[in-house]
Amino acid sequence: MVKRITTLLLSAALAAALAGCGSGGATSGGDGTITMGFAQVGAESGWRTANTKSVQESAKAAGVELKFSDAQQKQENQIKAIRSYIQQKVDVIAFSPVVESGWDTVLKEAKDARIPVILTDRAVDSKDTSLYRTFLGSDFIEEGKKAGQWLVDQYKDVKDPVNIVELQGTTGSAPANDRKAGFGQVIAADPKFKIIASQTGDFTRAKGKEVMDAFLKANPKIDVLFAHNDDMGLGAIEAIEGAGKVPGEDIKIITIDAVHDGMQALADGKINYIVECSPLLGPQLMDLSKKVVKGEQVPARVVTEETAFTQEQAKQALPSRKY
Ligand code: GYE
Repeated sequence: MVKRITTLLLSAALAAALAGCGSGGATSGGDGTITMGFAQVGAESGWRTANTKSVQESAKAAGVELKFSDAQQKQENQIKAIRSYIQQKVDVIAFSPVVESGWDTVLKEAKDARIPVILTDRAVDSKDTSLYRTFLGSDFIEEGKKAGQWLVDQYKDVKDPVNIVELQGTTGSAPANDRKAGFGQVIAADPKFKIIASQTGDFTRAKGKEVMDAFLKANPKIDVLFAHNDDMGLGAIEAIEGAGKVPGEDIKIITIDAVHDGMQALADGKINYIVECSPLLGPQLMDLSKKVVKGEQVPARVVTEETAFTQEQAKQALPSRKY
């Protein structure tokens, strides 16, 4: 009888221990090491490269075991990666959703497996916010507004129409949607601002150049280019120079990110204004992950702090720029 009770108690203890594991610790060693599955968007831009480096370096520094995948800008690849992290029973999943919609099913699977999810950099449009614990990243609407505000200030004494072309980021992505919206809201204050062409350049240099080539052929008078990231702006600069025009002079250029090559072009006078978007999300991501795995409360939204640069400010900031 005594033996039977001991066995029962032991199995109860085992069951309790297993249940404990299920609530976020399946692969945790006794030393508290956590395993993170990170589903990255791709390697489309200088921003993304810096972001990947930040995540990898800070995982190492924080003692987080990182399983990393690159989705090559395809949602289906990200969904596959997340499913494989669920199967591997990682402690936490972090990802930067390439587009905003279509995540509910896979996020529900993670929730059912009791694996916490952290959104980093880009948002999802899921109505059910219990599908993820927190969202760490920039305020993209604010970035678009800053870009628009610079334009409004710069052209305040101009009466003539201002013809703007826009290179949008990846179609359906949070930064493309929000930067467009924020910029549009601010320039709507004055009807002289006209967006005469707007198309995606998928956040890459190559597409930025290709689309700008087409814009230049179709539109004899372009005053301003608003590119949703530096890389597309840099591709567009090649197209503008190829067409015999002077970037930064004949066509004023505003971009977003402030990665090294963008800042160099700004300092060189080829770009006129850059709104900063910081890719250095790694340290905060590791911090939030540890808290979430421990079951601690975290804020639902963590917004990155950032600034903006004129040509003069870029010259000063360049030497100490980390990315
Ligand atoms: O601006 C762009 C990158 O999601 C904020 O993605 C990020 C954007 C960034 O490809 O360069």
